[in-house]
Amino acid sequence: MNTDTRPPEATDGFHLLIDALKLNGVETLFALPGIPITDFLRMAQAAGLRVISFRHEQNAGHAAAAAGYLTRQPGVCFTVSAPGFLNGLTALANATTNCFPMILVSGSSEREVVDLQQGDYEEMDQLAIARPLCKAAFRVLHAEDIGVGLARAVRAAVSGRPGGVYLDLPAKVFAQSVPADLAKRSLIKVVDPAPKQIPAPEAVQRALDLLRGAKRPLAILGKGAAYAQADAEILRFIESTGIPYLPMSMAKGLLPDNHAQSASAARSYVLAEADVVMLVGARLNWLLSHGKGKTWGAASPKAHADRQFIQVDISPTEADSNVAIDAPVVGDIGSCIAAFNAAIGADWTRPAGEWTGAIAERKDRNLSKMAETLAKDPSPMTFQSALSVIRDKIKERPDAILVNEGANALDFTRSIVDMYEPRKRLDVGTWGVMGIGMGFAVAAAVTTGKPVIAVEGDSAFGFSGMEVETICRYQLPVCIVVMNNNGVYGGTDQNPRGDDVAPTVFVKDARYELLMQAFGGEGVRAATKAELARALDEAVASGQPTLINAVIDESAGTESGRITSLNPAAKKK
Ligand code: ADP
Ligand code: TZD
Ligand code: MG
Repeated sequence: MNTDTRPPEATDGFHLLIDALKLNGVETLFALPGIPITDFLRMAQAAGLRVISFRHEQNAGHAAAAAGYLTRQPGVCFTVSAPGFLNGLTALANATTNCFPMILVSGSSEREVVDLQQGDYEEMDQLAIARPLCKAAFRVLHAEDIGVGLARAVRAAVSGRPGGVYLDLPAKVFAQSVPADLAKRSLIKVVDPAPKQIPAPEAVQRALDLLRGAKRPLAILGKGAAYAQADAEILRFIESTGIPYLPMSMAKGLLPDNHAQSASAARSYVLAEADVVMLVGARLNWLLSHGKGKTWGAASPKAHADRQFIQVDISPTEADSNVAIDAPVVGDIGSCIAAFNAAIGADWTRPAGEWTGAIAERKDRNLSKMAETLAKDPSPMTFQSALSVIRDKIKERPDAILVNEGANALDFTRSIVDMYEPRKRLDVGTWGVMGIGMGFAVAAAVTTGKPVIAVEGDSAFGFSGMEVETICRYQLPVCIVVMNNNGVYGGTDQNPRGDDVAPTVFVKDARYELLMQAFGGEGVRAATKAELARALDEAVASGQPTLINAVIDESAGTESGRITSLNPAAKKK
């Protein structure tokens, strides 16, 4: 079909946008069609862009965010106005919260109608609604401004602390005709969109002095460090200083989890005992108990512990957000860690054996305890026994990407499944949001071509489960493992009224594997470790879309997984 209706001496908004995207290196669009996006997507495909079309905008948005995290280029998502826009907004806000660069582009109604609230088809003041939920929001009112609009969106998404950007394009702009010479000059190829930010030498020195004086130093690597793609500098820093480190969830694999200096298996010990903690691309938010309280060895939940912090971060306002930061180092992680590496002389003293030995002792103890649990082969499976199979598979295929969401399904996977390569673990992130699963899995497969294993709580999977059709349609090498324990945290809750089931309980023994079969993919039910291992081997070897319904003991989980402490009812008990 010929979709090009432009006179030879002019172009239009549709094509200007395509040209602007291509000029800035965008190769893939994550989208869901509808006026005026349908035509745009057809033209984009005709112009050579890859279009991945989803069943719900939230999943398209999550895919764009994950693509942004994996590539350091903004992932781009297209939605229609009002309801489509709102469906995409959760992903935009989540991307911003997690510091992932993405651009949400939505078609919208004309301002004249919206501002007078005259009731257009899918009318909504989208720009105003998006603004507080993202890093930046722009609207283009003339097609000749599309180049500037996209350039601003790209810069806002990837420079400094990355985040989500909203770009509002009223339907009219797509169809506007622009003289060809004006159009050409209106495009901008963004030069150096995420410029290096070199840290001040004094800041690096202050931090190093603190680190040098430490008796029990600890580094904490966050997903900002993984995002920075400064893997070699970080490895060199950790190994040449000898400092024990803890990876935050998505920083697992930045250094291999079986690294001798990893303190993951002694996490509570090192957090409580370290005297100087160096945060590298990790915020002191709830995931690190805000830097205070009992986790950090203080006497009571609100008390400040006796400890000093170094924080390496690109955001100049992140330091002191929870507790005092003694040595903030502001800059991009690649430049900062390179500066540390350059300043560390041959006279560097590695941490005392008293500290590293105490960590090693606890690690050994905890790891052998874990090995015992993992070796068990109960029927039905527990989270641990099922995950021992996934653990072995990732060890064998460290290039595979692990997507992970749920409560118990998340927490057990994080602690059991070791990662060996950077940016191979994608999960619920800073918000602990459910619903990232299939969007992240699609993005991981599309942007890397590697096998994807998505370990999903049965509840978590439900948030984006319809995208199994998308996975089959694009024939993506995604293997979904539904950890089926019959509900949210499990399937054993009782309703005291005795009529409906309890709010956390799902249909027992649901056949999730049939969902994948419905679209031509492989669907397998696995009730034992051997069955799970066989199905997973086949899925990864074949690269066929697969869903494994892993039957887990419905009483094996705990309420809220490992965040029970945040639960007011549990606190009261
Ligand atoms: P985690 O959840 O893994 O602890 P967070 O999302 O809390 O990680 O923190 C990531 C931090 O990394 C943010 O404060 C962000 O500003 C920072 N960051 C992101 N990219 C870079 C970069 N390239 N250089 C330096 N800091 C970065
Ligand atoms: N809605 C959204 C968008 N995010 C959330 N985090 C929640 C609701 C609350 N929630 C959790 O924090 S975990 C979870 C919900 C609904 C699901 C847990 O059940 P699961 O995992 O089956 O996915 P387990 O393995 O049964 O614990
Ligand atoms: Mg469950």
